[in-house]
Amino acid sequence: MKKMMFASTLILAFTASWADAALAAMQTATLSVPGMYCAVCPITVKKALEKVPGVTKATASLEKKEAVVTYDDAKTSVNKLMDATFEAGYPSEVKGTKTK
Ligand SMILES: [Cu+2]
Repeated sequence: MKKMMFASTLILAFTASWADAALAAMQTATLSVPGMYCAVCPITVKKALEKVPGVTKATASLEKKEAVVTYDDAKTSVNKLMDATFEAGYPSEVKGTKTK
């Protein structure tokens, strides 16, 4: 019985990842991060964003006080990106998103 449950879990996981891949759309979000004030801040923000599963690329600019994030919208969302910067100590707001 346990074996069967394990097998069906595997099938479910496989099906879910296949569906994600089929529906995945890469998005780019621009976040306003007003709390960055020195050269280390954008590095911290970038690292926090890159740790979010589904994020493929993140850049952060101290001059613009902005972060630009490329992510798979089947795996993450702008809310999760904002949570990640918040948890790193930098509350952020979405300026805009765009589908690649
Ligand atoms: Cu700093």
